[in-house]
Amino acid sequence: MLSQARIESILPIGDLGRQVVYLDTVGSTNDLAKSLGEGSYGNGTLVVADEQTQGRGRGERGWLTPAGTALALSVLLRPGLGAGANALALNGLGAIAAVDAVEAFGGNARIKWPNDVLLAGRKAAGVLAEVSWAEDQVEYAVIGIGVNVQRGSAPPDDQVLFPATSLEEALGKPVDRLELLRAIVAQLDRWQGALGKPGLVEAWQERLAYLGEQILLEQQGEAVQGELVGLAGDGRLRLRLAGGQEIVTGQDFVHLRPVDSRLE
Ligand code: BT5
Repeated sequence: MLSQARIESILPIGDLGRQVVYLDTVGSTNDLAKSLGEGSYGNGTLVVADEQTQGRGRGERGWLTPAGTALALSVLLRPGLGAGANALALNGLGAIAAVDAVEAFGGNARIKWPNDVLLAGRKAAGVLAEVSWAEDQVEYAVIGIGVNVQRGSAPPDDQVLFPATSLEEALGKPVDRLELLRAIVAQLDRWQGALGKPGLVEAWQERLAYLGEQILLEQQGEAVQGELVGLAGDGRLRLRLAGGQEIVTGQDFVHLRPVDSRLE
């Protein structure tokens, strides 16, 4: 079970988790972290919930976090974040941290650009980074991570845009949510210093799914097909079209999928 006391017992790690807000049920941990960001809560405040009733993905999409089976967390970051603290890079940071945390449990995870964490070709976790600007300064940022841990947490195929899985299903062994939380926070702490530096985008690219493969990028009903070449220096996606022309996209609400979408 998750609880305030158990979570506090494993934190802080660096500056992360000096303040912890744990709730059995919340609308969205990102929404709560943003309201704490509007208030006086400090850099590294961690919000964790056992269940979300209004969990959010990108745009109008939702994120399901059923009670007792998953992990939903949001970290509040304050400036000093530096120049690299845009939402795209923070999504990358969250995805790298989630992949490396899952790796510590024996999983070979990949990032479906920009923000999805895949295990065995299925989505096991998602990241939602949001930034609040005051004029041209970052006031605060929130990185939210949702992970399907136990089998019951992954929605069935007919309820999702992209097939889902859980850590326990993909790894074939039990995963303790508190240990996973600790691993994710440790990886966020490890990688946050790379924000705005080439090392972050290099690490993000190294962990990409479908590198060198044909993919479809869909947005507002329009699809573009091309080879996923890698990432530009700012984390946007490079796609080589059939004629050899290369395009770079940083579109937020794009839906990426492999052309050959057979599952492993
Ligand atoms: C995401 O958006 O994948 C970002 C998800 C971020 C969730 C975390 S939980 C903590 C924090 N608080 C929040 O309110 N959010 C963050 P996107 O790439 O737009 O994908 C959303 C789509 O994923 C949905 O439209 C569904 O098709 C699918 N989906 C919903 N719940 C899922 C789940 N549990 N597992 C796999 N796919 C899911």
